[in-house]
Amino acid sequence: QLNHLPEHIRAKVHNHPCYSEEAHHYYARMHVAVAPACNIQCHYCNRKYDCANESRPGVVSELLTPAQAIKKTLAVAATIPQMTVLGIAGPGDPLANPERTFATFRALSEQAPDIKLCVSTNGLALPECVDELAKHNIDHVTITINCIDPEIGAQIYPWIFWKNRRIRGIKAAEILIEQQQKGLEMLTARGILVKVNSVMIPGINDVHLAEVSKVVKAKGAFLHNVMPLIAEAEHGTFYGIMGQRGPTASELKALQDSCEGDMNMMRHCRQCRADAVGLLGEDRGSEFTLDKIEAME
Ligand code: CLF
Ligand code: SF4
Repeated sequence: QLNHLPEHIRAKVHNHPCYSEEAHHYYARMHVAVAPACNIQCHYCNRKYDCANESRPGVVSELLTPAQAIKKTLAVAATIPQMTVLGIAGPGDPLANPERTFATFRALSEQAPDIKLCVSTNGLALPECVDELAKHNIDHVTITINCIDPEIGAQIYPWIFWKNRRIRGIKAAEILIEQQQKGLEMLTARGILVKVNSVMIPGINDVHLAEVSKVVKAKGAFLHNVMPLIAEAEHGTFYGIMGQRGPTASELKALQDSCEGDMNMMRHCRQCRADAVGLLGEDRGSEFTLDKIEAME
């Protein structure tokens, strides 16, 4: 999968379990849930649960302070030597919690410089954070981009919180899309690797995502991860309550296949929890809860 990539990209992804399909058999990642707030609303999200852009909807992660997150990361790194990547992916949007997110990254880049740092965001606050991301040597950023058309966006995002105001409808989607695209261009211009996640929502953005894939590739995103909408009525999301269905496995595969000619597609995503620990698909988070970490000292 990676052989056709330039050497400098291969060097950065060969031990990142999400960015390299081969690596996910051997290398582990962990997430620390330090970021509670969010600056937008997605119709597939219920704030009681983890951010559904990157993490598994319908699960609640243990919120950590940056100091607790650092302690946990160092404890996991000492126990699981294959742990190469530390990601912040929720439970809200990491860049809507810049103090908590960057305090964690800053301390880890000093105390554990071998661990790769990874972050996932809805993109609204991304352009203003690019300098700070580059400063901490963060080479892997995921942006969730579900559309590039504001009319479609208005059916996915009821509102955003922008410059101290709540903005709704097409205007909100326009601003979010503009920020995402600008952030993507700024990151790739600095050589930071960008993966784009998209949530496939049948009847809303499914056909449109092939176009999204082409546009983000043209702007330098290097991997596209189309994830299925998970909408259960009991999760209490707008889509869940409205009976919006997720795609079938064959619909998802057909879309991934149709994007594949133009773009590297990720097909091994496990829609991890915001506090996941271990190899993808093998969650050892319960071995490293806060009480256990504190007991290890
Ligand atoms: Fe975490 Fe995401 Fe970084 Fe990976 S997960 S912040 S890029 S280290 Fe990976 Fe999990 Fe899928 Fe995410 S399998 S949900 S793509
Ligand atoms: Fe929820 Fe994540 Fe969307 Fe924020 S960005 S509303 S936390 S799914």
